[in-house]
Amino acid sequence: MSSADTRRNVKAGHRNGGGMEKGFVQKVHSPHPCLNDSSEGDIQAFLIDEDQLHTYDDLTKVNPVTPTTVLKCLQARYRVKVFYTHAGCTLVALNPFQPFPDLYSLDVMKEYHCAPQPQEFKPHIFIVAEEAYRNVQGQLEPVNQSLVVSGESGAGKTWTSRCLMKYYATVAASSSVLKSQDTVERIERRVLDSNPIMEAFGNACTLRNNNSSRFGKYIQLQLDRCQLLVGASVQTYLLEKTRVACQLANERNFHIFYQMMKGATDEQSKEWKMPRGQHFVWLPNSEKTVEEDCFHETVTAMVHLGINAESQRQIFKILAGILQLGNLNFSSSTDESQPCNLDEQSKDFLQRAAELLCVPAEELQMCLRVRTLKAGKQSVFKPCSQAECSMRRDCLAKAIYAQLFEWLVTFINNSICAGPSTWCNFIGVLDVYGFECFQINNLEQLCINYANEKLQQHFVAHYLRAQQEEYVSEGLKWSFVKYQDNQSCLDLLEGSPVSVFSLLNEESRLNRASDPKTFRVRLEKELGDNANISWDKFSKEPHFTVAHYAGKVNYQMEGMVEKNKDPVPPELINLLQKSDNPLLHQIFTDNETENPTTKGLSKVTVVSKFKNSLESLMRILHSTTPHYTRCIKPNPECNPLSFKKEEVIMQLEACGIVETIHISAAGFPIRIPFQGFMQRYGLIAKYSHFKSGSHCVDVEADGNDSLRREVEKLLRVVLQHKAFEPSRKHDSEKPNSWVHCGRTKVFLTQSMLDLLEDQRKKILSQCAFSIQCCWQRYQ
Ligand code: AD9
Ligand code: MG
Repeated sequence: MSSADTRRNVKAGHRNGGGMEKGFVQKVHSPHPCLNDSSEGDIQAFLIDEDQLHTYDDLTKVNPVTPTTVLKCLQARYRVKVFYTHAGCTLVALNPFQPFPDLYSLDVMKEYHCAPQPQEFKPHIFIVAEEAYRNVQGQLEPVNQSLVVSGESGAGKTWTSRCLMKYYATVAASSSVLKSQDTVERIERRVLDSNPIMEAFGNACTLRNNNSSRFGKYIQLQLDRCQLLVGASVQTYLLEKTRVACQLANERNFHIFYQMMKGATDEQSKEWKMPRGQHFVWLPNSEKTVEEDCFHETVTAMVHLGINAESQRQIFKILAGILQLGNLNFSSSTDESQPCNLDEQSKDFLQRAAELLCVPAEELQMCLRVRTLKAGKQSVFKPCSQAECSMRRDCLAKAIYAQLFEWLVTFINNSICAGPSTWCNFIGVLDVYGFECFQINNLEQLCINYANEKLQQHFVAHYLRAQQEEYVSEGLKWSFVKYQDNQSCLDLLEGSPVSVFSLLNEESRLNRASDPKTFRVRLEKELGDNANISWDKFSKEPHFTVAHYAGKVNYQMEGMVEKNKDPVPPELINLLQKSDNPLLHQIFTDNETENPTTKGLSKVTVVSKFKNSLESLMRILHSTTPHYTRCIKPNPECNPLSFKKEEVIMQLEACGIVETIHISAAGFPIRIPFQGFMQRYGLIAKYSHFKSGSHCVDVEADGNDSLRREVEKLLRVVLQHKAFEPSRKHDSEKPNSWVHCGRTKVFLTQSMLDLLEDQRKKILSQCAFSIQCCWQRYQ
């Protein structure tokens, strides 16, 4: 038996339930019946009791795989509290929105880890974890692994990533750890402690998730020769820093601010100038309690990672300083040649902000209200408008926060990363934002959706490789398969010489305020021929629509170029470099030449930076063996155990499960072992007028070779029959290309299956008619 076969048998054959062998198919006519309860077409195709749907551990065994059948299966499983289901090389994880501690206990971890064949157990995230862990050793040489966790906001990516990290921190820890109840310690403890810190600073309560990650993360868990966890390193992507200064209605700022507000001792409140009851504009919805408002946990994690008390003090003072900035109100001066005014209250907040950020108050005020233009060696001062002042205030806060976040990530890495000679392999866990499509989408969504296109491309390439392996092991030629990839969309976004990103960058480099209308005209002129981009000509707002693999998204162009430039006025940088807060001084002085933020008006745009970091991520992913987990959010309200079909089907489509189906449909989506095939269709050869060789098909024929010969004979009969029908228009419709015999099974297209079913039905009705005639004669 080939290795591919073994793997598939292990993956599919031995799992509980899901009697695929019974599952022959009938033609499904309805176009997209997924949400139509009355449409039973697809479900009849199962030819099994609908009550048994929950037993399908692998969706690839559902025959045929369609959005409806997949949906029905997942729903049936969710109903009986089964949250994990395999979908070929992917694991689908439904979010229960309710804790099930028994499902993730130390005992369960041990069970999966110690099992000779964990794949024989019920689908679980621990199967994926264990498979990756065992794969690291490789058959010939060690292979690094990547666990790609995707899904929409609130689907459970971060939860799953934490679960994976906990698994490795437990099973890959020293053996004594597995025995004790106190699961993790030392480096394992520190690796896990990086989570609460990064979540405190990088997560926020949004409309879709109380603990929404506002950055992407790839964490590499480093293993030594004995497969023990000896360290980790984290790479982060695109922190949503705008949130510091601007929160949507009913959303909140990053958790850390609320944690400070709620968790501060009296002394700290005083030091941070955050008296209880003080209103901060940048702390909306602070009355809402979320689980993550846990200051103590963050501080404990900081201590474990080695952030000493003094550094903590500096961090929290910087954060408190940011909050004070948010309460600054500028009002226009009556005299345009004069800077904007600050009311009395704002002056107090400015004074406090300056004290907390350890910069001179006068200078802070000046930098926020007056622009300095260099004319040769001379400096010219120009008062800013009210809007410009607010923009500079926001810019200052965002720059400080983003730099602080980067500093933290670097600190964490220094604390948890093992020395180069200590580790030899890694398992990477990728937790990135899923595909986003809101009412209003801008540069952030464009970057996020671009990342998803990249990941989808990677997934398709990998999935096809897996399919290819099966075809090869069954002796089929891979060249049969045609599929549609998403390269054209990626070309549109990032291709050369002209793409959305290249034009956006050009626009951002122009030394003038950008005009979204001109930009839009330019896009249309340069990229109008690309089928993946379109415009609503009658829309007042300049925008463009991209047809992503997961659906169409409208991107608003107002403000896009500015966001891409992401400029930080140099006066502000200079000011922060003078700060007496050593940390603030450091983060704006270190690597000044390399760091784009501290370079002031940076030439490195947001999309360029993001594209580069994503390219390096893709290089890493390509060098590893990937494992995919697709998290699904079963209802938008985050209610426990509630399954809304409309929600789920949209995500199945967006996260590519349906795309996977399309790929498989491009090849031979139906695979039936010889024995089962003969049992169902053997009667065609027996009763057809077109005979080919033997008149009788021996269903019980022994051994694969003789079975294969029987199958081939039968197929000749069916195809011969078809050949007598009127000719077809296209070459691709030649029935000969509809079917292939592998070594152990028949590979069929849907058309071939329809043909077989048609002939079978005809024969059955002829038999029924003959029996009826005989019966009448007899009577
Ligand atoms: V976002 O893109 O960062 O906004 P995520 O990361 O996909 O999103 P998250 O992991 O934060 O979602 O999960 C949302 C919530 O669902 C968690 O806070 C948990 O309360 C809940 N959750 C997720 N998975 C599970 C689970 N397997 N069991 C129980 C879960 N609860
Ligand atoms: Mg998350």
